[in-house]
Amino acid sequence: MLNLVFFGPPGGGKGTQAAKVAEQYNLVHVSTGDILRAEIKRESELGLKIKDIINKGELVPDDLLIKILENVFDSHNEADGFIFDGFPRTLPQAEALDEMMTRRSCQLKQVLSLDVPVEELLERLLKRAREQGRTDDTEDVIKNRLRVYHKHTQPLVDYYRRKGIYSEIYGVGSVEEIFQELCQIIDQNK
Ligand code: B4P
Repeated sequence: MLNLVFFGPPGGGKGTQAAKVAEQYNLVHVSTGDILRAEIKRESELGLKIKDIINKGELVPDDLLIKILENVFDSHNEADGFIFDGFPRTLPQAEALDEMMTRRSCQLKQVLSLDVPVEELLERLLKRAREQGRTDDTEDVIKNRLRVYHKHTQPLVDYYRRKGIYSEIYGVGSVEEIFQELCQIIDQNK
């Protein structure tokens, strides 16, 4: 089973690359951002609870995310593997993912991180705001998402470095170039 985490700041290209890599290696693409946005759109109980959190650029509570992930994981028993895109974002989430893997007697193979300068992140997300109108892509909220990323998510780099499964690539360039580089790393380590 090939289980990968896509890691990096908001706007780094996780979602873009995770979709391509999932198709290439026949993996289940689990984007927690997409799952949460779908709940908001459905106006489900969960959606109503998390709407304001996402629109402020804060993180949805760990217990909710972990429950969602467990459900997705358990509903794909036959999968060749998973790409976790946007999860984990905190240490408790990373530990919960490890437990999920252990329970299923599998392991996380690689954590692939996209490193992109802040100016480029801002530019990409403001462009997406103009094109897609995502409510958390305003300049103030993007800046908060970046602060939240540095405080809560970036510390996971050390967590995964210590496990020896962390790789970082420079995420500026064409989508295709970055995709090819990611595939090379995946093929070398799978
Ligand atoms: P996400 O949906 O994960 O949002 P994101 O970090 O902005 O990444 P996304 O995948 O959408 O963007 P990408 O970098 O691919 O999360 C949204 C919110 O949900 C979070 O702020 C949080 O509130 C909540 N949430 C999600 N997961 C959570 C968790 N685990 N715990 C708690 N809360 C959670 O791409 C950005 C843009 O760049 C796109 O427009 C794309 O077209 C463009 N782009 C990509 N690659 C490019 C390239 N090479 N060159 C130029 N542009 C590029």
